[in-house]
Amino acid sequence: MDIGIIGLPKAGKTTIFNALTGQEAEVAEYASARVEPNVAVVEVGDPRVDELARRYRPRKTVYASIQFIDFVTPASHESDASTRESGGLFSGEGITMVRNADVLLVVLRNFSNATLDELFGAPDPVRDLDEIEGELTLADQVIAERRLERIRSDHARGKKSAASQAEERVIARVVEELDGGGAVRNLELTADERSLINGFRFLTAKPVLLVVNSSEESFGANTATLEALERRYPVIEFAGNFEMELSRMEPEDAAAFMEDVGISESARNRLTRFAYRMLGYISFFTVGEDEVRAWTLRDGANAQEAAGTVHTDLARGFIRAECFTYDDLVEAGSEAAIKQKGLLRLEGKEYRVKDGDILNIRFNV
Ligand SMILES: Nc1nc2c(ncn2[C@@H]2O[C@H](COP(=O)(O)OP(=O)(O)OP(=O)(O)O)[C@@H](O)[C@H]2O)c(=O)[nH]1
Ligand SMILES: [Mg+2]
Repeated sequence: MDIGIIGLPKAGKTTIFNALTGQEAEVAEYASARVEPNVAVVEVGDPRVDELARRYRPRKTVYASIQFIDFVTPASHESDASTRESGGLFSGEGITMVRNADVLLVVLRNFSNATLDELFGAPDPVRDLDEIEGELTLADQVIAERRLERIRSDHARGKKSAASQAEERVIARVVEELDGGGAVRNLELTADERSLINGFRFLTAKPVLLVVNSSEESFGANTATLEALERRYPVIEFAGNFEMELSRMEPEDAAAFMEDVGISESARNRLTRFAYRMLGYISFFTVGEDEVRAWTLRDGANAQEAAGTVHTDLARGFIRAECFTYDDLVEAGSEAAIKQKGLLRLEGKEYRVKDGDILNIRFNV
């Protein structure tokens, strides 16, 4: 899963990125000249993987992972008409990678700072979310409108096919939705229609999670703000600066500080669980002497799609999946006991994989 961290300039994106990844990317009050995003991959801690590794003693243990990408937002957008012309805040060079992210993590500033308050006004996460949404819509409008113009000029020149007409219809719906202030994710599309627009990687088609980046003093006391935002997207609150400091401490020291402020768990763990739950992701496992490994899957995906996340060959040559559950394994004690109790199942392509399933995929290519 690739999570793109976006937000208005100086919202604390890099601070949150550091808190989540334990990195030490530069955090600055002044505009930075960098355009390349910060990127880090973190493991998704899972006690089930630890337990499986204890039982199978594999040569290699691999946790699921999340890649975080921290983008630099250009600061000159409002005064710069040409930036807006070409698609606004989310069209710059450093931001193209946002389009490849699976999820947008929008950081909203909820801390005061004399310099930032003077530049951008007092903190107001709801106002900032409105602005971000406007910018995401604008970036998509530019792409969709250009495409529609292109198709229509082709049609006018006699370059017309069933495929181009189907694309025209769906892009016209996208444009209409965006013009009305909506988002591509709100459109009800068939699988075919979706595959026609997937390649554009519309920003407003991506799921959004909000991070309210609160000052340490106000953390835990922002109920009204959080409720207002929660009506629009799932929200999690962080005390960014504080959590960044925590991520740099030895675990024992961090634990003592967290207890003081009433934070029960690291930012990374909280965000990971939040993201899986809100986005409807599950984990399945593959086990053996060679490797114990956790894989991330969209809830509702079938056994063939699960096979495809392991390797495209496994999906292509899929025969069946041998399947048992993590809980049954722990309860029964061993794979032999699983078989004896009749808890080993043979499942076909269409089997809906569940969180905690252990799969052994039989395939033939
Ligand atoms: N008090 C307080 N200050 C913060 C917090 N998070 C960030 N800051 C400060 O805000 C400024 C900007 O933080 P960054 O994390 O660099 O913000 P950014 O969104 O990555 O900024 P750009 O990438 O330049 O757009 C720095 O001076 C930070 O120290 C926070 O939770 N509390
Ligand atoms: Mg930054």
